[in-house]
Amino acid sequence: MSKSNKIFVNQSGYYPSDLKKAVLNFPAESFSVVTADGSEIFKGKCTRFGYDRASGDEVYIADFSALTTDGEYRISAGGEISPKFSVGGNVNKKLFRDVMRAYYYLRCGMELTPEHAGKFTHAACHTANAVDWLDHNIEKDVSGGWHDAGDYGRYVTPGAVACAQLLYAYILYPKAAGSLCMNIPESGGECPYPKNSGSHKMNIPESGSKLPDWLAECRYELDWLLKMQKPDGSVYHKATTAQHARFVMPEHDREQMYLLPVSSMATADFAAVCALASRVYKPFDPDYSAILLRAAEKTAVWLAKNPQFVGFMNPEGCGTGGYGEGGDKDNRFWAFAELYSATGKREYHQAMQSYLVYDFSRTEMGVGSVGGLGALSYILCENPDKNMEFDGAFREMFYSHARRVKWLSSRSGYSCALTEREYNWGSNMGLMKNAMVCAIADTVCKTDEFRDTAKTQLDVLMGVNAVGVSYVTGNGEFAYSHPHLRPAFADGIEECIPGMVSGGPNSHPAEREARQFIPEGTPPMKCYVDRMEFYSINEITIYWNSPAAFTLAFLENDALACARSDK
Ligand code: 9MR
Ligand code: ZN
Repeated sequence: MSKSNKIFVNQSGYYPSDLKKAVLNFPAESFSVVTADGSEIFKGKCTRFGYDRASGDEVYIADFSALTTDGEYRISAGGEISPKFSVGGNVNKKLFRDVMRAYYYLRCGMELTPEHAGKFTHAACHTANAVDWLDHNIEKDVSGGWHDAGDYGRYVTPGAVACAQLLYAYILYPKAAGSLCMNIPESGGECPYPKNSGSHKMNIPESGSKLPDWLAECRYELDWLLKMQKPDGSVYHKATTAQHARFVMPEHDREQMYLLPVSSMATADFAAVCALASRVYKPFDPDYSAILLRAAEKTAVWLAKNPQFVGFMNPEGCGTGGYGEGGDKDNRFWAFAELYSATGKREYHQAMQSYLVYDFSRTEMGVGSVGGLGALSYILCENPDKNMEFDGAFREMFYSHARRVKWLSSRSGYSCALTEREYNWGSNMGLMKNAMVCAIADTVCKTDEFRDTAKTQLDVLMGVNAVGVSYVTGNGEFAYSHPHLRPAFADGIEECIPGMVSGGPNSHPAEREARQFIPEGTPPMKCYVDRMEFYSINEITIYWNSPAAFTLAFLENDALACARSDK
């Protein structure tokens, strides 16, 4: 099937009860849904949406929500045919498994074996000691954790945020996250699916242990984060070589690894995720939980003693990711919210409240802006003396943010809540963060108002977009397959490592050469090209996968709950 780019569908699929809207960028009166053998199973009229700003197209909608029969289909209209898609309760199993399993493929410091990695194996990488950038006499083992992205750096703020998003997903959506079997080395837990029944299994090395696979994978990052703490409680900003590696396999990147100076953002984010994890891991491994909490509280002492902002800029000679931030109030707010939640201590509660006088978003929760993680932490906190006014206010903020997302989505021909200005580097993170806000609002406000909006944002990621691309490797008939990801290029394997979320369309590409493919003035949603060399368009990162994993956990949790109550 060649790609015609006229009719756009979620190439992964639709749950039976989903809203199901294909988007057409040409006028058509009617459409039909056809099965693999070409027989028509459903017919409907197209409606005109009108001009869609982000794509620059006049679009038409083919609504087939009434089709609830399981199957594999295509939409046919005006002589055009869509990519294939499925309807059914299991449509997202592979996607969910792959998006979470991507973290296993990004593991640093251990061999990826054929047993778990299939053909995408590599030897243990980056195992040599790292040297403190400021004091070369200090040498330390900081092996482990996930490679951040297409590069081999390991940065504390993105690592803490991605890991925390996954841990919050585990807390909020335990049916889905808690039971996902990944077959990683540490795997375990009772899987609700029949053994070896299909591709949703994670097959990571931990599969088989008493820790749910989801948490085993997160622990791989947490163990690394713990190594990034200095004896005084502060935390190095990142562990990277001086410059990004060439496009070689990770084990062939033998440059000296450095520990770059402490930042207060890294330190606060570290405290937050360690305190959070100490709660999550307690029932499974009290000793590990105690280690995490001790590390978090040691950091709290440093934070209290050092109230001034310690930002980060690459020192001369270092050219890896900067991840600088303009302030650390949101990071500290999140840290003390989690510390209070984990310990119930008044001093942490007061410290948390002291940051509420500052003006940062209480619902943003990506790298660079984590106030929303603090608010979510407070909502989830079970301490009897928590301030119910704050709690209520935070829930209300998620609710009103979700209402705005829903409204923005209703104004888009593609039901995409991103505004035209938001198609920047990593726009798919914005897309999926909007879905996360919807998921959180419904979950913490006990409403059912935003689930469909969360799903339609996933639809955009999976093909309901003006370029007809599925932005997750290995998933969908027209999935992108040339990520800016070193091993994906250097392994020489034609097939791409699955489950990686692309940064997505960027109307201000950093690479001049990208203008050959994306002329100036291209509508934002079309500012995309599947080429490995364009890092500002087609890179992957651990914190672009995590909001997608979170959203899928939300949707799958629902689907699993329904499937069970049907029985
Ligand atoms: O996403 C980041 C983008 O907003 C910055 O402009 C860019 C340049 O510093 O860095 C991006 O983040 C990259 C990081 O520096 C290194 N790892 C991969 C990240 C995604 O491209
Ligand atoms: Zn590595």
